[in-house]
Amino acid sequence: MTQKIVAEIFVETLISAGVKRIYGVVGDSLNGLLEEIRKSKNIEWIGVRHEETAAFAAGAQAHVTGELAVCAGSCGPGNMHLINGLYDCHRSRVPVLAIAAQIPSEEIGSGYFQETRPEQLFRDCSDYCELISQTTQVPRVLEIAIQTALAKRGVAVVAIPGDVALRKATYRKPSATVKAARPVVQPADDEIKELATLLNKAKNVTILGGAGCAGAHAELMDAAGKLKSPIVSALRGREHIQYSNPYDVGLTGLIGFSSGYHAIKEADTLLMLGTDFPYPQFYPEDATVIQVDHRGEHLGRRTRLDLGLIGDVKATLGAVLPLLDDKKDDAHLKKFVHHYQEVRKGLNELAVGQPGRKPMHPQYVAKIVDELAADDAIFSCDVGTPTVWAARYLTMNGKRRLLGSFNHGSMANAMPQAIGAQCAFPGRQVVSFSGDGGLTMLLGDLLSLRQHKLPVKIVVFSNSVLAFVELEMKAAGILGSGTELVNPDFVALAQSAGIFGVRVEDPAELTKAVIAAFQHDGPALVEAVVNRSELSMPPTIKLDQAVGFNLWALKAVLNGRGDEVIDLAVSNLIR
Ligand SMILES: Cc1cc2nc3c(=O)[nH]c(=O)nc-3n(C[C@H](O)[C@H](O)[C@H](O)COP(=O)(O)OP(=O)(O)OC[C@H]3O[C@@H](n4cnc5c(N)ncnc54)[C@H](O)[C@@H]3O)c2cc1C
Ligand SMILES: Cc1ncc(C[n+]2csc(CCOP(=O)(O)OP(=O)(O)O)c2C)c(N)n1
Repeated sequence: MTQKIVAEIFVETLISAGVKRIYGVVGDSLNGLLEEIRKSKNIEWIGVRHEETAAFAAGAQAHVTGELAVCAGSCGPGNMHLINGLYDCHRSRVPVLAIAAQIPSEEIGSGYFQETRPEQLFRDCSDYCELISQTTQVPRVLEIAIQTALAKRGVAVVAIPGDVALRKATYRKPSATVKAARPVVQPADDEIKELATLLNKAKNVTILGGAGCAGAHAELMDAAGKLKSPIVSALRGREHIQYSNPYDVGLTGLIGFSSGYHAIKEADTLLMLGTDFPYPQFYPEDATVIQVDHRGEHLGRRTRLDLGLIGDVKATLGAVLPLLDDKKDDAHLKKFVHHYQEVRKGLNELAVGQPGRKPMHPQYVAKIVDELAADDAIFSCDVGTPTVWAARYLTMNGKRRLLGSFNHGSMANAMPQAIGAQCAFPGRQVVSFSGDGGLTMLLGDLLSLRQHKLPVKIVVFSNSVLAFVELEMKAAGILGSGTELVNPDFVALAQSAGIFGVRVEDPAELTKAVIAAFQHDGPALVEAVVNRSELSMPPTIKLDQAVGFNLWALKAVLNGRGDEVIDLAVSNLIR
């Protein structure tokens, strides 16, 4: 029987599963695999400066391609650095395989140098997590890991000691792995009838759509058209829902719009489609609630349901559409579409830049980037206020994509995600909305842009503060500390890393700077110096958030007059 080195079988199995690149940082326990990767020439090693970047990049690649992506870390600290990024991948339900190298097998259990237990450490952020301790487990365990990541759309982790990777094993051809197939799940006929009955009976239906609406745009429009229902998007659903959509009334939630908020609160029936929108206070109190999700375990986990259906959004809507009455009364729809137009007008009024007025409004930066970015640009946004500006000002058109750490909520995601998106689509424009806190948290990987010739465009919202947290503190009525940032000269930093850099303070200079960055043939960074206290306030304020604000301020917040509120809040607190 043919014998091969385990690492060779491992790499052959990855190639047969369609893996094109692996993001990671090398280390001696990974050396055997690296050598086989080098010899194979079919897999590219994307060396990064921090393993967390590797995991975020793999997750972004998986998100924009829908296919398996891979990251790797050496034993102990090397693979522990993957964990936060893997949590993000797992919560976003993207297929990612993590290779966690392990210390020499004979040392396991002795408290050896760099010893950890990856098969335990990664349990919570994966659907499959196993140690390969014998050569005979390869390629089977690796294949199970790949199949699990693809079938369950999540993270799978394979831990392998460096010495096992270098041993000889009996060779067998890789099995035909599960490809990124999407079996269609449709509820039973009687469930579809029940759904139709509830919807036909309802007077004011509002749809809350999420990421599960991907690929179901036509059915969604048809359903909203028949039901005369406004469509509220959850943030991860934006890219799939908000284009060519006359029913769009924006987002709800803490960074959402009052139109989205009230469209849900005033509905007599809420139809949740492919969404796991997490915030309970934004659900209606006593409406009929229906949820469609292809993961049965997600039904009813955010709000009480009157009907829960396990099904794909596209298939479920396709089946129910012929049974739906064409509602005549469109007052509910019209009311919130109009409301949304008013909200948008208000938001656009905040996104202005008067020449000479410094610091700039971050909204203006977001709007200009939106206007100048490519039709099929891929955006990523850092957790913090960049998420707010992306949610409010980046126009989705069916071709653009929007990535963030939306479910896990980790800082420092945007630039690493841009790396993964750019590797997957070298020809597309990739733009990272980075916070100054977020960018500097994984700053080392700025160097990876040049090293791997990735023409990522980074827009830094430079406000010298952890603004989102400062805002949270103010909303909670506490004075706040620990949020100040002493920033470097980001342009000098970029230039020293071989990256085109331009700093903008005056709104008059912004358009020119963004065009220069976008036209530059390579990575580019725009440092936009923005106002730190722009308020991105919720459409409604809970009492515990309102401490420190007076009633006038609350009213002003609800009217979207953010600037006034922050001024008032500050003077209240100082007094
Ligand atoms: C700073 C910050 C602030 C935020 N503020 C807001 C906010 O104000 N408003 C807001 O909306 N979000 C906000 N978010 C994001 C929020 O935390 C959630 O990530 C988001 O609301 C979830 O969007 P979703 O429901 O579309 O995606 P997910 O949570 O990923 O849910 C998608 C659901 O669809 C299901 N599904 C997938 N495919 C299918 C299919 N084909 N058929 C059927 N079901 C399917 C999945 O099983 C899942 O249950 C914020 C995030 C951050 C970081
Ligand atoms: C890893 C991690 N640490 C801390 C937080 C808490 N947090 C959320 S947003 C934020 C501030 C982000 O600051 P920055 O990137 O500068 O963006 P800004 O809000 O200032 O625009 C912090 C500290 C987090 N979400 N993730």
